[in-house]
Amino acid sequence: MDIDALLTRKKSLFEDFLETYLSHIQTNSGVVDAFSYSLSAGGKRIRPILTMLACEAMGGTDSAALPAGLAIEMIHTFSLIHDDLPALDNDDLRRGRPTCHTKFGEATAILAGDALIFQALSLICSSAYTPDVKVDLCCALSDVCGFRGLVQGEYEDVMAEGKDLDLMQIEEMYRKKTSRLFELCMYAGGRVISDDLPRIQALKTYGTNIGLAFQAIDDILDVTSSDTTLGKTSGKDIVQDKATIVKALGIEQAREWATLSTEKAIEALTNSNLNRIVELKELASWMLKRVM
Ligand code: GRG
Repeated sequence: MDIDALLTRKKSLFEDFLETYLSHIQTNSGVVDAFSYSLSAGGKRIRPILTMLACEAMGGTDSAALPAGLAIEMIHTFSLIHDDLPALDNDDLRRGRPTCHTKFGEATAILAGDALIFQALSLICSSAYTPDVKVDLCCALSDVCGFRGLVQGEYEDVMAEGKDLDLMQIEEMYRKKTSRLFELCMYAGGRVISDDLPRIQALKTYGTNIGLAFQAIDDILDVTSSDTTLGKTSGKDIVQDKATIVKALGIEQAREWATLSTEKAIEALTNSNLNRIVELKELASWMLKRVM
């Protein structure tokens, strides 16, 4: 199966799972309307797809990975809703639609993002995973999102506006704001089916490195692409004087840096005794060449 067909199939499995999840919520709430709007707005769904592939790599099935994949997509969507708020990136376009606060108001968008964090934990805790897996996933998820990950990464990103960071500082910020969530996808996909830590570690290393490359490409696309293609406002990094790898190195060298990181990701799979290695390698290359 070629990589585009694989992505389409897994994305469709995820969309069905999400739709079923949302259809079971029987609460009349503006917060639910707001988070459902943002969750259902599409996007590449790369994180749940990675979670499914990691699970298959360890010999598991898509259905075993889907609750973890949806929980991670909820965390990702929370981060986008909050990042778009006026106090942070102040954006009005996301996934080709008005941002959550533009559509529902700032207070509702803040609460919708908050709710998604807890819905993610609740989804894991109420899943059919074993108690050990639930604990491990909740521990990993909270670690990846706190001061060692997403929230700190966002803080560093905001605080670096107008400054010149060196490459190590940029890499550290990318690791926290983007790459650790990719690492979590690979960990979670593996952990739901196995506790074979050496093989899970190979998946995590792959995730860390494709996550770094993903953020570098994101920053390149911000400069080279358009609002219509990206479904979000392009060209903002220059306007806000963000400390990106493109600012530090220029587009060509930033692309080389992303390529190097992708090679490290692929290298981590060598001799790992995992399934789906060909697909994971193809996906890493696809992510490097992506245009949206
Ligand atoms: C607000 C706590 C908090 C965190 C925000 C930095 C950050 C975390 C959000 C800003 C948006 C951004 C640059 C995130 C980094 C990760 C990234 C490249 C997100 C975009 O992910 P895609 O391209 O989006 O997978 P879709 O819409 O396809 O899901």
